[in-house]
Amino acid sequence: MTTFRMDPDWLPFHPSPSRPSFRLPTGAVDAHCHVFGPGDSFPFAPERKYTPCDAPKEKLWELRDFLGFSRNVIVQATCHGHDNRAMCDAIAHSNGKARGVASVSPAISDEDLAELDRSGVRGARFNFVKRLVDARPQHEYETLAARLSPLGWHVVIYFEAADLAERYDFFSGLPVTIVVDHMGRPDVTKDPDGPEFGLFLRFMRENDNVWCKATCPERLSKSGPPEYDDVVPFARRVVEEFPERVLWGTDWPHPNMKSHMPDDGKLVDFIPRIAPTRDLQHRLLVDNPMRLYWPEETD
Ligand code: 0GY
Repeated sequence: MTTFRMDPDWLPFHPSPSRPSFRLPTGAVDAHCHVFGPGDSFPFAPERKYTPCDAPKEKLWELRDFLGFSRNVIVQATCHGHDNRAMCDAIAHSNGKARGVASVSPAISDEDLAELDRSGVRGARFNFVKRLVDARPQHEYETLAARLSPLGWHVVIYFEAADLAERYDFFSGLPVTIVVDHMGRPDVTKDPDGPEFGLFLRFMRENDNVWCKATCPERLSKSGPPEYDDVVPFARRVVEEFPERVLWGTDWPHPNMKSHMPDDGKLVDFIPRIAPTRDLQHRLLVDNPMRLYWPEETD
């Protein structure tokens, strides 16, 4: 057994989130969250860039029920590298209420991919954020994406806004559904009608296989909690322009939040500000994630 000590500057998840005022629609999916360890059972990867607190599946189910979500999509966090066991264990103990997005090595065998699929994984995450992972050659991602396509998986991409121009053609050429984490991390001090976010909107307009998560006001905001006012115009823009290609999630347990730890109840209260109608809320929280992660339960 290895005992891990979380990084000294690490903030653990909120111990007692407030009850949201916003009532989630029935069947809402938290489509971006993680589990960490526990490290004693599911050791963190040697190549990780941070050592988090434990954030086990039981705590995630507690939060799901408290906030009023019905299901979770658990996204493999970089602290577990390509070892997806903590995520798969959570899915296996979710009574069918969780599915996953894995991180896989380009060298993964077809058998191991099929096993992840049987475990409830429906996508792979390609992470291009330099502080989180070491870069790999582009062709490895292209080859891997082509292998995921027959499984019906999608690819989740995570990158910083400043890197989109350089990778625009590569991302546009990926032969699968793409889901962009956190709207491509816009600099929200810039104009939502300016060139930086304009490039991201163009990316979504030109590629109708591209979805995005209107997530992480706590990560993007400079104006701060609990309102995160500066993120609203960006998130509302994508929800209104691409209502059939947006997802939402808490991002619990909020890795690498150094400035503050968000209150998850307040994050739920952010939803009606970016999705102001019941129709937009239902698509964002129910229809879209169900189509992507539980297609067998949708028409
Ligand atoms: C997020 C964001 C971050 C971390 C990770 O897998 C991860 O380690 O995704 C981040 O540090 O911005 O989506 O959880």
